[in-house]
Parts: sequence; structure tokens; C-alpha cells
Amino acid sequence: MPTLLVLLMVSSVFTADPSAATEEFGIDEKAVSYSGFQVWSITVRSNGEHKLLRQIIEQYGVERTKTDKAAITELLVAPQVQRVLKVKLTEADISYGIKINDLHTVIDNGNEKHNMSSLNTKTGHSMDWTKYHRLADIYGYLNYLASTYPSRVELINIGTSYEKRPLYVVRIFNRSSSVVKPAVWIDGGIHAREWISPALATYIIRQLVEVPANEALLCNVDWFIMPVMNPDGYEYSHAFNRLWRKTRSVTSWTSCRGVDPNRNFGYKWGGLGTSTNPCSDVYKGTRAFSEPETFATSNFIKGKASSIKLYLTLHSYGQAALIPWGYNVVYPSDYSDMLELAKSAVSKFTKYRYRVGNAAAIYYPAAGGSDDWAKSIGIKYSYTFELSDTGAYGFLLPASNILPVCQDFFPALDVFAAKVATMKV
Ligand code: 0X9
Ligand code: ZN
Repeated sequence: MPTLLVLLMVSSVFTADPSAATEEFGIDEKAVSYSGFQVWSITVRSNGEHKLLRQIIEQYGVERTKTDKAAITELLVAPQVQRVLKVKLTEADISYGIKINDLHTVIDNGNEKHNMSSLNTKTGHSMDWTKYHRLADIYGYLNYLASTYPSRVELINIGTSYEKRPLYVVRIFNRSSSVVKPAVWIDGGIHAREWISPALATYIIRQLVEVPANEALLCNVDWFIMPVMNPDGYEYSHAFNRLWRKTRSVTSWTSCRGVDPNRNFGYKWGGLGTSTNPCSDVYKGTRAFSEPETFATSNFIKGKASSIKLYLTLHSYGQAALIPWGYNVVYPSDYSDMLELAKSAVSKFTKYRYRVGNAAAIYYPAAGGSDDWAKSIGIKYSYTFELSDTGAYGFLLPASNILPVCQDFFPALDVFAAKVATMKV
């Protein structure tokens, strides 16, 4: 069970609020500093303690970014409230431990700082998998691939983000025959701070396009890969707030921006695990597909719905393969087929162990997810993969883990491709 990260929003009484500092993405905007912020791990032993903890948290204006059935809750605690929170928890006899002493240090050490210009001269692009790259490097790589391998790669601009960045899907194919092949869809970067997700999506693109040993994967299957579905959020998480999750659209509440793209898809939109509060990290938006990112993505997928047989969305963290439905603990009639394929895929992993099961049951009910929507339009195999780790670093997985995670994951695609190849378009 992934631990639960609760953002302790320090109210104006306590001055600095990390999310309140996230107004305009402009020259004047200050990056959010997590200097002195701690992550506390709290174990609740009973419903009574759970209730008390909720009350304490609410007293300080807390927002839940995740709720699940875990007994462990994680709080991001601002320096100004550490002392008072300690007193409150001790009074309530709730045990806690300090998991991260200074979040700023962990964030700072999480990514490599090396300059990629020498790599660029050697290879024609700036991508590698030893650090988390900015969007310019990722998009530069996609353009490089499209111009270097025109017979294998098509770069499709499917729309524009709220802040006018292009939304790219890479189609990877082998022109061996003119028949329409069954296809796999993979997306990354729905949630901005889950950096391992675009890293894996770009790694998969590289393996499929540039590694001749993987050519067989293109014989009977086409691939549509969108490495960064939420580019505005992704850039914002690099430049201003490492823990940003949502899009960057302006909401009715001027000081709170963004919609959770994974609550904005049009199946059971607005149900359990979603919020009507624009300041919430699970804000569902004003309507299904209100966000240009989810709108463009869903339109593109709908246009290819007869050929896309498998929908895979990459998130972090928790090491789990989640199967619809996620809006509630409800099982599709072909759940056993979906379970069997997921189990066989994760059996390929040798370094990391993944749990497999119903999304709402093993995480928490959350409606408006992309996985549920994909399933609802008839894509038989639809999964959310929550990548590494299991909570030691969570979203802040250090860059040294990128290659191990990617290398472990890639062989699972053999299993998916083999299944998809058998399906009729
Ligand atoms: O809450 C989410 O959107 C996903 N977890 S994350 O930590 N990456 O934010 C889980 C989504 C599972 N799918 C559905 N509930 N539909
Ligand atoms: Zn996510």
C-alpha cells in the first residue's frame, strides 16, 4: 500500500504557503522553496486516532492529495507548524516519525545538474536517462527521432496545452504492410511531479526506435506514445514547485490554479475521490475534458479507438498495476482477462515487485481517471502503472533510479505486444 501524502498547507497565519506562491508562470514568479519542510510519517492505530488526526490536520488547513486505506499517513510539514503539530500529536497519543528532515535537500539531490551540451554535439539531441530532463530536451529528442527515422517515426501534434505548448504523440511503426495494425497506447506525465513517468515513456520510445534488437516489437503492432500529457505542469514542477501535480489552467479561485487531469476524463466524472475545490490537488475541473490536454488526448484516442487495443498510463508511485474500474470497487465483466495479462506482464520484472489489482480496491476510489475512460470507450486492456518506488522517496525518486526502473520495465512490453498482436482491428 502506498503511503499517503497529505499536503499540510500552512495558512497565512503561518506565512509561507508553498502552493499559494504559485501564481503566474512569469518572470516575477518565485520558485517555491521547501527549505526546512519535513515529511512526517504517521501511523494511526484505530478509527479514533484517524479521526483525531483528521481534526488536527484540518485545523491547519490541510489538503489531502491522496487517500487510501493505508494506516500510514504522510504529512508535509512546514517549519512554522512543526512545533505545534508535535504538541498536538503527542497530546492525542498519535505516533509519528520524521521521514525526511529537510525536503529541500532531497529535492536538490534528486536530479543531476550536468550540462548536456556536449552530449548534444555528439548525438544530435540532449536526452539521456541519467537525469530528469526539461521539456525542451524531451521535445528536441522527439523532433530528432522524427527527422532521423522518418520510416519508423511520425511526430503528431495533437493540440496545444493551456499555456500553448504543443502536445505530442509519437507513432512508431514498421511499414511492412499496408494493413492497419492493432496498436498500443502509452502516456506519461499526466501528473506533473511524477518525473519517472516521462522518463520511462521516452526510454520506451528510444528502445523501440533506436535499438535494432527490439525491431520485432514493431512487426505486428503500432505504438502511440505521448511522453508528456501535461507539459505545463511538468515544466512548472521543474521551474517553480517540485510537488506540482495538476495542469496550470486558471480557475474560478485566482490564487489556485490547475485541474487534476486524472479526475477530468469523461467517465463517471465528478464521482468519488474528486473535489469541486479549485485549490484541491484532485480538483475535477468545471466539466469533463475542461482541460485542453485531456480534451486533445481523448479526441485523438477516440479517433483511433478501433485500432488501440491496450491503454497504458504511467504514474508514480507505489509499484502497482491498477486495473479498472477505479471510480469505485467495481469489476468489469472481463476483469479476469485484464488481471491475467497484467500479472503476466509484471512477472517480467526482476528488480521491483509490483502489486496487481483493482485500482479502487488497492489504491482508493477516484473517478474521472484516464484508465476508466479508455476502458469505457471499448479499449479492452487498460492499466495505470504506478512506478517506483514504494514510498522511500515517492515522487522524488532520485535520478540514479531512472535506468534501473526503465530497464526492469521494458521487457513487460513483450507480453503486451504479443497479446495485442493477436487482436483483430
Ligand atoms: O490518484 C490517481 O490519479 C492515481 N494515483 S497517483 O498517485 N499517480 O495520483 C491512481 C489512479 C487510478 N485510476 C483510477 N482511479 N481511475
Ligand atoms: Zn499520478
